[in-house]
Amino acid sequence: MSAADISSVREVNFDGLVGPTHNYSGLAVGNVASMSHGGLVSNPKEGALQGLLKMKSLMDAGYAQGVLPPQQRPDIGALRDLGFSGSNSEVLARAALEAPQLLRAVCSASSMWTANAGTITPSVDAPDSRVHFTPANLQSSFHRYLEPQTTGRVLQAIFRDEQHFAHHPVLPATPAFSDEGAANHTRLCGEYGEPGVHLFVYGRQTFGDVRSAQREPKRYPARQTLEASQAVARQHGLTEAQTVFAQQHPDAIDAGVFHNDVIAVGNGPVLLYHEMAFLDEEGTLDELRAKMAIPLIPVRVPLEAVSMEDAVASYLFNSQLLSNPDGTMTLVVPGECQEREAVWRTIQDYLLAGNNPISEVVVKDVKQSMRNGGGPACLRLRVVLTDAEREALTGRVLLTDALYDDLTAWVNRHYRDRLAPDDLADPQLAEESLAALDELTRLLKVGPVYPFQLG
Ligand code: SUG
Repeated sequence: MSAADISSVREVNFDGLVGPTHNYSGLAVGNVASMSHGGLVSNPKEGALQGLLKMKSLMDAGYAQGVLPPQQRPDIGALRDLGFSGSNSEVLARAALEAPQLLRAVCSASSMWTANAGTITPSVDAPDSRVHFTPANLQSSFHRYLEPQTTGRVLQAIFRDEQHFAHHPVLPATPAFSDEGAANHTRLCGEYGEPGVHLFVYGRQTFGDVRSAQREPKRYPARQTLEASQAVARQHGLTEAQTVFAQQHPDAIDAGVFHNDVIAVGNGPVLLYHEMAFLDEEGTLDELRAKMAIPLIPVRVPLEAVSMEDAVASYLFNSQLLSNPDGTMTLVVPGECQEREAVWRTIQDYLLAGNNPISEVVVKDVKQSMRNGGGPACLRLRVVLTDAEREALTGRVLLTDALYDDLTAWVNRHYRDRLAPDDLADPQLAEESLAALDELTRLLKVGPVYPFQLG
């Protein structure tokens, strides 16, 4: 790539729109916020508007911002697959009566957390110079296992041009290949157009004789396997020299760190992480240093500054770390960071005042999502794209003022401002949701992506 081409490469954050059935059902095991907020009344409209405001303010600040549609929920087809029959209203009513847990699962709006949609390798790192995509199988929970098919269709609809984009199959949806996507993947590099090193973080390993010696979490499940991370790297053509596989600290998982992006975030040469992030901290950093073409800038937050409880409750590490043209970085933190004194002090005295590129902190209110354990970084999927790749996108998915206005009006037209777990069986909610999504695919010009549109 020429110098001009390298400088045209940008990171685009594709945020997931919060869907019309966003609710609090306490579905996610090992996710402290989700488990503790189950049963609360949600406000889908407020959630969607909070997400849109975050996107808009980052667009206004000069960052490239994209948007991904939510999924078809309730997933009545999934209930039919599980033996419920009759009209849609009958299926919903029977599920509510006989298996309320299943009804709640098929209503989850969890696709908003697009950091779990898949893993992406930019074209500069791929042997065929295309951008590579693997949707995550999300097999560790039933409500998220329902996402990958539609996710694959959405990604293929937007990144359709085969000259620039390559799509891989979802990994086998079985515990050995448990995959949660980009939430456990960080690309470190100099400029975005320069080759990068891919840090894959896993929680457990399935095959091989290391199994018995392995340290695993005791309380909560490890959602990502080494085998899944290796398979994604293989699909994308990444070599050993381009990859580092590191085990997440099992004690962190047991403290509620269900994805690596709840305890570490990296971008460019910077890796901001908590001392409890990796089982072998020094080994991980050494391998990164050995493989990266430029010096790694580790920013380590010690346990004595931020406890695990504060890290998990504030989601400090689920911030978006954004690169600015002058080499500085902006950290986009959730409002909850202001509510924890130790965290806010660490941001001011340690991150901002420290000898590192982080020069600005921006606070965003994404509370509706946070109560289900999704912070600013969960809500976005990073896709590094050249000028030509951005031009090859299909649909109206890069945010502009006009698209923001259209999406805001669309939310205000279709979304409820109150949803209690008991409302999920309301057949009217299912109809409202389909009407909204049908209109959305026309607004985003992505074509038919939902089961109800495909017949
Ligand atoms: O998988 N919550 C999600 C939160 C995902 C956060 N993503 C990242 N860390 N990248 C999860 O635990 C809550 C249940 C619900 O919303 O219906 C939930 O699935």
